Amino acid sequence: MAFKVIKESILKYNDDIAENIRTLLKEKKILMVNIISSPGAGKTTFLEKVGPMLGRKGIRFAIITGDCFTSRDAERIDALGLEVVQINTGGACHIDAALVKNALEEINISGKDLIIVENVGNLVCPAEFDIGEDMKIAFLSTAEGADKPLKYPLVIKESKLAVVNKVDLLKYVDFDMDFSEKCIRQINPGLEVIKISCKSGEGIERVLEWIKNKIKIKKENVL
Ligand SMILES: Nc1nc2c(ncn2[C@@H]2O[C@H](COP(=O)(O)OP(=O)(O)O)[C@@H](O)[C@H]2O)c(=O)[nH]1
Ligand SMILES: [Mg+2]
Repeated sequence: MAFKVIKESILKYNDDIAENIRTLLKEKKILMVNIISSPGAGKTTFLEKVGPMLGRKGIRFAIITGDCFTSRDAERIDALGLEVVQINTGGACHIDAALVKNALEEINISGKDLIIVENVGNLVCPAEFDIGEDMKIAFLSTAEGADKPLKYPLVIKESKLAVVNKVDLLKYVDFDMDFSEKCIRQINPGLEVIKISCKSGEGIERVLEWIKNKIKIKKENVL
């Protein structure tokens, strides 16, 4: 019997929505960054640190936090008086474009310069899903081992910036920074690496400048 084979990529539906988001954000000249890390690397702590700094610099932004079940991250951001929408994936290990579209509908995006997405803690699946962002940021930490860029190459390949957090712990953990950078460069030779500590504040200003520069480029319609 004749039968049909449907060959459409499972990601096509997602990619169509992501493209719609990208078009909307291009029109409005809003930069969107997608922060991807393993659980506990310090994404929310970074947002707690950087959010008030962005506000003081006059940058208008909102945060979307992704988590399987809880609203703990959004509660932490909200406690600082920052605008935040929580996505609960109901157990799924990544955020997809449809969820981001729904979250954006909860934000008054007119007049915003920046949307920061904290993806679900996972170095594998989030890297595969386009959510309409301008760029992914690979957010690593010294507590998780220097070889992770090699083990999770897609997120490194897909990112425009690698942040290595928790440098304050370098004296306590076996983390070879040179080797880690070598692994990063092996996967993505030109990738910029910024080392930070959300605890001491070291390096945070550099990430902020990086984001500010990308906002400027977006406003000039280059991205
Ligand atoms: N020592 C140290 N701890 C950190 C740093 N950044 C985050 N943490 C801690 O790491 C843990 C996980 O942080 P969290 O922001 O919840 O990670 P997330 O799961 O990536 O959002 C918390 O106990 C933070 O206090 C840092 O730079 N240095
Ligand atoms: Mg978090």
